[in-house]
Amino acid sequence: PKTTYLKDYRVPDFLVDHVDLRFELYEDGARVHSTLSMRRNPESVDSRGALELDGDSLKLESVALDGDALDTAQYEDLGDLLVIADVPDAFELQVVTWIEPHNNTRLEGLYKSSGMFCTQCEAEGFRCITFFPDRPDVMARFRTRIEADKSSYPILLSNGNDIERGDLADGRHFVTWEDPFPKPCYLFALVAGDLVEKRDNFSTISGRDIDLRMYVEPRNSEKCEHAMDSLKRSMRWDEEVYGREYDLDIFMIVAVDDFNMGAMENKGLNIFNSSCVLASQETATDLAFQRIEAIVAHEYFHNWSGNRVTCRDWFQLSLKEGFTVFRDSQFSSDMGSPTVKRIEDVTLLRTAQFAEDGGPMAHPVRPASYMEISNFYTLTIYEKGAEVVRMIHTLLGPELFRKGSDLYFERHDGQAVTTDDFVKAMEDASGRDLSQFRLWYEQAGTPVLNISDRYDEQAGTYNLTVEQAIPDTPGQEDKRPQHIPFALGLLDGSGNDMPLKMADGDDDAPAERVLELTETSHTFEFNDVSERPVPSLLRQFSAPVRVTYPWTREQLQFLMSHDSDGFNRWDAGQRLAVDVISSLVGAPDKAEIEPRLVAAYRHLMSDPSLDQALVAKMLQLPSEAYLIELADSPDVQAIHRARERVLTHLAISLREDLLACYRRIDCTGVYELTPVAIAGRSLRNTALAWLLHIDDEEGRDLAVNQFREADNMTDRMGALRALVNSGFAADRDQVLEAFYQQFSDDPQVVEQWFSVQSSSPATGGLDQIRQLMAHEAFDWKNPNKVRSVIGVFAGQNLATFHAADGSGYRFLADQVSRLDDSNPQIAARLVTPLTRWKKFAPVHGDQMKAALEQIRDKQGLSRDVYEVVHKSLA
Ligand code: B3K
Ligand code: ZN
Repeated sequence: PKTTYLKDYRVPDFLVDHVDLRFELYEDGARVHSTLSMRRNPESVDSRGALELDGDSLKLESVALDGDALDTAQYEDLGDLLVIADVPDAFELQVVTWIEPHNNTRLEGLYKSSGMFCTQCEAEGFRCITFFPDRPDVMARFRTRIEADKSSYPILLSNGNDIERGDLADGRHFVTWEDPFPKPCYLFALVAGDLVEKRDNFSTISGRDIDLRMYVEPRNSEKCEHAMDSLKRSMRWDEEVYGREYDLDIFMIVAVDDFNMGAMENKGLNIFNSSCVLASQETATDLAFQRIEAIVAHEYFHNWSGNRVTCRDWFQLSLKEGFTVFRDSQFSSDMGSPTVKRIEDVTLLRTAQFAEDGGPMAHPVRPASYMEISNFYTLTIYEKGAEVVRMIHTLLGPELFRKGSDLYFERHDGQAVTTDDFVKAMEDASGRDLSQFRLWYEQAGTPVLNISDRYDEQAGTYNLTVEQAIPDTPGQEDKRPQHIPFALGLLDGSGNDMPLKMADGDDDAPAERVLELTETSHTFEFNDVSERPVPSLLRQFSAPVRVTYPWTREQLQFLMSHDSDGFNRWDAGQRLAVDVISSLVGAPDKAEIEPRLVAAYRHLMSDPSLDQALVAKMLQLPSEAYLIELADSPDVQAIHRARERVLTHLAISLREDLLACYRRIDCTGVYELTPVAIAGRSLRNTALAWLLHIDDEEGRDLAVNQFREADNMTDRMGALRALVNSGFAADRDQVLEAFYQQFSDDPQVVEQWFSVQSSSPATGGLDQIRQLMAHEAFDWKNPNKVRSVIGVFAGQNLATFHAADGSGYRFLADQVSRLDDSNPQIAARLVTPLTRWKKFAPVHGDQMKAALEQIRDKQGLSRDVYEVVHKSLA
């Protein structure tokens, strides 16, 4: 496969002003008539070149230029390219293609999902529908006519406004849609199906009335309310916080079961994976409710950050994704608990993005090259990209940041631009120089801050030295120091913030400062420091970096209960737990377990005056995945045992506290999605999980009872999960069976039922995974099922996946190879855990490498899997 480079970017040779599409949809295929109004781009360097249109898996039926049919000598159909050598400066091109949506298992372009037609065009799916200059800097106005059988497909949708509809012969009908906003073809969408419509409306800040519509399969009609409410909250929030008003008269959301990712922001017609939009108290957990709110918001926010202002090329993907993730995280933070939201974002970043950034697929937020763009919808582009925008927000402050975003939207409305244009708008609006800051977009790798300090009692000074180092990553060595906002506070002996007086001529002595690191080494001096402080470093996780500082366990325990920054209170707890668990890895069974940890957790559990949402987070032990990420040459089994030992020890020591905590929290009231109510359920379920970890009979009874009585999925799932991970085999089998019987006809719930089993090392290892794959509800063609069994197994059931005999790796390699034939995008995602092989001790690493080689040697590998496997083995 060939590599595409950013440095090779050229403006398009041809522009498309208007696209007229007519879809004839049938059971055995679809005919697509496309009429493109095109002209040569005056900015192109090649003023006489041939016209080249992208295509993929298309059957070309006819081509006509300005109304004249072309014969096969006048064009060349190369499969992935349609070339017409001789075209005038401006012309109309008519192309008819035949495609087979019902055989489309890649789920790119036009395909069928439970009987309905739907599309996914980002990044390069539009070329699977018709020949087109499939690149985001070609923006056109679209008109789309859809024709289909009226009884099977009463609902016909596309972008924009429906301007005409009517009946046709043979029981068929049509609807025509027109989108007034020029857009890149990746934002095109079409849906045809037998769907129920849920309506609502929204009145915009300027008083325009927007029609809100959700389309779902009839059995899901009671699961739309939460998404609809989330949509309205998002629309209001974007007006209030960013001054962005919705632009079309209709906004539509469609739920489909077979979808490669979470959702897609097609103009005016967002398409969602069912699991990321449908919810009811009975079937969705708190986590799912929150995820849905966030994804609905994310897709909606794209209407400005992505659609009105889009990407010049796919190297700029983070322009829309990083910014939009930042926006949706601000939104979630405003809707719930800001500290909890920050903890969740940082957990994902540190566990998964840091791992990516330290592995063979590491790439900058603005990559310089790719083979398959689908492989670059990564945690780096999304999550690190959002952190980069967040740092700009921190450096500029909220007012100047808003000025910058206003300028960005105003300056680039209707354009396809670059991350550099975004930074430039921020600079121009604020007067700040962000030239060094731009390195965050260019350099891959997670910076490491090594911090040391010195207190001089006599002089009353405290010196903090911060050294930054950015590790080498594939193709990038000897990096330059980056511009890093570093928030900190200093705590005195009673846990209060000390005034931060610095010799910078500034008389101000705030309780917290954001220092700016720009050099490899910086020493900051604080004056009038009356006692040796305990530093609270990188508050709010002000930059996506690793921090090392020689904290004592005593200091961590102190920060856990006193830091005025909630995030850092949590972080201190994580560091303490990581330190305790890591010190037990490979240690003899009778090695003592740090009593401070028990004391700290007891305090958290028994003091109801503490912020319960934060407490619920603080009681979650660092995950195995995070412990592995932090370790050098990790021995997974040893880490697993050490973590289990700590969990057992905590559960035994805190048994009475756990029972008291469980009983103290009243969950009998009406189900609510407030941070306090969510925290209550989370705490109770953590208490339950810990009790069942030691096979406590009383805990078992509580769990079985909770499972039976629960009026919501969070509590039902909490009980199920606790029982599945316990040694009570009979109860486990019984509840699993009962659960399946109750929900077997609900795919979203069955996915959770799969996950709870495939993530558990307690239920029988690889055999159990194979059994799940043989289950009647498993479906190779459905990405959610594949992810919930195979993806969850390899990503969360780490003790089984990393079995010493390598069976987990070989198993994954087999599944990837099989899936690659039908859905390369999903197959390439599943490879991820194996790509980290170099990090592991040879007991794991050698066999992981062998599994990658096994995939590499398969015939006819897709470009997606090829890229991941070859880069990982390089
Ligand atoms: N923009 C889409 C992702 C498309 C992925 C294509 N392989 C969803 C989102 O980020 O909002
Ligand atoms: Zn997005």
